[in-house]
Amino acid sequence: MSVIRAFIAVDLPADLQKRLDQVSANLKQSIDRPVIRWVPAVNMHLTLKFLGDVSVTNLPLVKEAIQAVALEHHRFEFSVGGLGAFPTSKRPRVIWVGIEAPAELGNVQSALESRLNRLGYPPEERPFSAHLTLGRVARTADPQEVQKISQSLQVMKLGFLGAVQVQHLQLYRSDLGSTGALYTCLFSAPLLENR
Ligand code: 2AM
Repeated sequence: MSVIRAFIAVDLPADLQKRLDQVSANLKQSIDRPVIRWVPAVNMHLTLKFLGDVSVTNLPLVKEAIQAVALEHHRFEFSVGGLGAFPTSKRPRVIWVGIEAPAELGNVQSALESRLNRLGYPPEERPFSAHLTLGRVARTADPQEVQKISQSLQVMKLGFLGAVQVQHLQLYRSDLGSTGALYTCLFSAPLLENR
């Protein structure tokens, strides 16, 4: 049975991706730790649901679920800014830029969770925390390196970077290679237009 690795996301406009890339470049200079794997600008997006392995025969049902959610929700806007880390800035593993969004984002995300759960894709155990990943700290990083990254993150301030108009939900295929991940959009469902 053929399977692909897939996730559902919101695209970011190219100018915002460029600004995020600039933030990464600044961080790279001040952190300067080879233990961070930085996300290239073209791969930056807002993940709504990571599906993991999806059987190719299930793809039509997954697309239908995304389409159904898109037909039940209106377009909205979110703003991007602020820097943080998961699980905490003191113990950074994922370095991110924050998102401020209206309730519609959480509504879309939980509608996707519930429809996909019915198709056999279990919901996340952790509550949804919208973010844009800039980089991931390698598991091999030693505690001193992690501490230096943490200190740099805590002194850095990042203001408002831009706003994103969310008009579509996208299904992406992810192919992991030795040079990084390649994301290919398989399906795009337009959200309802605002009156
Ligand atoms: P993140 O960058 O927002 O943390 C594709 O791999 C996308 O799916 C990533 O951008 C990642 O989101 C998200 N994702 C969520 N859970 C994941 C997991 N267990 N493994 C890989 N990616 C995951």
